[in-house]
Amino acid sequence: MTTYLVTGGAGFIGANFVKYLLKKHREIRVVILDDLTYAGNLGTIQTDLDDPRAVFYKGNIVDPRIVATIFEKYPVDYLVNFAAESHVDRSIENPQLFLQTNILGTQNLLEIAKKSWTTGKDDKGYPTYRKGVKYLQVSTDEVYGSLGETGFFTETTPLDPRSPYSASKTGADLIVVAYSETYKLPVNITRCSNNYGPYHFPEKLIPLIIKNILEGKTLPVYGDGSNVRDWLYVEDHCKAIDRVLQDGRTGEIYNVGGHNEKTNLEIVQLILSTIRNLLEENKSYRSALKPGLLQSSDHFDWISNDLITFVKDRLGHDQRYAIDPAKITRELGWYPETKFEDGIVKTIRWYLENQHWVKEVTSGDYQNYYQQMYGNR
Ligand code: NAD
Ligand code: TDX
Repeated sequence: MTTYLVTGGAGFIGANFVKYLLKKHREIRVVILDDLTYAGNLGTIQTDLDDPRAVFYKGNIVDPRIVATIFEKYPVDYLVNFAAESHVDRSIENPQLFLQTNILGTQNLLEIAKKSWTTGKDDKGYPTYRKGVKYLQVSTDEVYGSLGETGFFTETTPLDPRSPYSASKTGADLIVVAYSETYKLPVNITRCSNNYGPYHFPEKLIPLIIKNILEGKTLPVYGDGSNVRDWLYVEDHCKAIDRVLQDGRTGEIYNVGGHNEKTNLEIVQLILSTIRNLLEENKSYRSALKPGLLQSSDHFDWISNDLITFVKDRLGHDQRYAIDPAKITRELGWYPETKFEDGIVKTIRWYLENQHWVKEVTSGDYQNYYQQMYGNR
């Protein structure tokens, strides 16, 4: 029986990973640690927690007591750290919280994993560890900075973070490397591109645009919409992490990317046309529209590019990200299976069918956040 400790398991990618693990493996235990910040929601993993193989702890990754308690109670084999403050715009408003959670939280997890997994010392004084254990840090392509029109990030691209968020993720990566070098802790780091899919919190581009369309609101595009992101379907990312846990070479970094570059404007236009088609084709989806938007004519001409509004650019906005995933493909046989054209339709259908989830996760502070970020648009 393998025991996974998944931190941040009530957030977007962490929850998808928990679902993936429970579906993929039989003989496992999944311990989830999450502080349920604005981005974490127990409703997202409610059905997973009905599974006797899963257990949930509410707590902060910065707190040594809760992490130690879990390690005392369970024979953790794999620690996968998704827990983080993850939104670049929020990091511009409140950088310190990002340093606390993302850097100090990571160090706290590493330290307790090291202590709990240590079995002795080798003749040079390095700790030795229980067989088969591993710490995996979920990092991001943003640690590499921003690209011009050409080129890709590889694992050897120099680190060049530019936002408080990416600086904090880079700090976390460096402390992971330090534990690997100094204490020989078995670790991996994965650096992935922008994920999309179910349970994505509607502060990020794709779910925010879907939500705004369904409410008949304008669609805020930063700057001129020419910034490029490399989109990866979240389940493909989960598969990559599981592959790295099983067979990744200890101490190695793996880039995970979708080979799917799009400008933000292309993304917004594609969401507009897809939602419009789905609403025209399928009457049952129309209940996802805000009451009052449904015209008796059944026409959805108002779902058009006219909803797009170009707004003030993000400070220090990275122009382009693009991952070269050749290493993980070559060594572990992973590749992004989901074509973007399929993944985006699957994602939009999911949002049309799961408006109760959107309402639940945006019932708290979301309205204040939206007002502060975007004003009365
Ligand atoms: P998310 O914001 O949706 O979820 C983060 C989760 O961590 C939430 O459940 C939150 O409650 C929890 N959390 C936050 N602070 C915590 C703390 N101090 N202690 C315990 N739990 C805490 O984020 P996500 O999009 O799922 O991202 C997961 C990880 O993947 C992050 O480390 C992020 O940097 C990385 N990443 C995300 C993307 C992406 O496109 N979303 C891309 C590359 C890397
Ligand atoms: O309202 C918006 N309008 C807009 O034009 C929002 C929210 C975003 N954007 C732009 C900014 C980016 O160029 O869309 C692009 C994507 O923005 P986000 O969804 O905020 O993602 P990004 O900043 O690229 O960061 C994401 O990918 C890397 C995740 O949030 C990070 O956690 C991850 O590390």
